[in-house]
Amino acid sequence: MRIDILTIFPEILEGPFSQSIVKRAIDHQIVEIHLHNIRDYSTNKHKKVDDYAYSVGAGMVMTIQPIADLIDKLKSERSYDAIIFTTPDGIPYQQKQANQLSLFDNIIILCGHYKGIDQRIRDHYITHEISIGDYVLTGGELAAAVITDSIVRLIPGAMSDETSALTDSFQDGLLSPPVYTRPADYNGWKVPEILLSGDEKKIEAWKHEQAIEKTKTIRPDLLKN
Ligand code: 6GU
Repeated sequence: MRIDILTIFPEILEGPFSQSIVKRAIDHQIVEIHLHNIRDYSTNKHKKVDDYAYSVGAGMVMTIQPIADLIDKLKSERSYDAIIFTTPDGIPYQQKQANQLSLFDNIIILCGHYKGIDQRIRDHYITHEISIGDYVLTGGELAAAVITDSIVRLIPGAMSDETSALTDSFQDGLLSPPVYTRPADYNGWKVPEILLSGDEKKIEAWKHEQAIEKTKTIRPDLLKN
């Protein structure tokens, strides 16, 4: 899979992809992540990428030209399955969408900024508008990192069997049950007896029951579906 990320702050995105599972997936050539600085494509002599909105007090808006030229260049090199725009007024991101995106070969993620981008970019290029939650970030870079991370870990080979994405919270519509490791007794804080029993069937039933209890308490909305 190839992910092209278009941003005016590429440095923000270097950290999240240089560690752990995403780094491993890049090293193993399971995914290619290309960061593009939108500013490099500005034909303006000061490399400007924004301008005043056509309405009073609406602040600065990202201009069409550098973004359009960059997307046109990428599209001339390969075909893209999705062109995503990260924006707080997008569709709320969920695991189901991560699953779908992880099946694609080539995607672009355009990071939003300031008060937004010229609507014509959204109208003519963007296929998916995504928000990662009901709060406002200073820019779309962190959202792009979240989306990329959630996709990459689902690509076959990105994770070992032990950390398989199939057992994640949300994949079965339930939150994960609590987990424990040694020691069985830490200064009197004990691991639940059943986990020490060795009875796999009973342990599975306990885990399922715990998952339901936890979901009921924290995310009752998940149980309605
Ligand atoms: Cl995708 N962008 C920004 N700027 N804020 C957000 C967001 C995205 N998702 C939630 N808040």
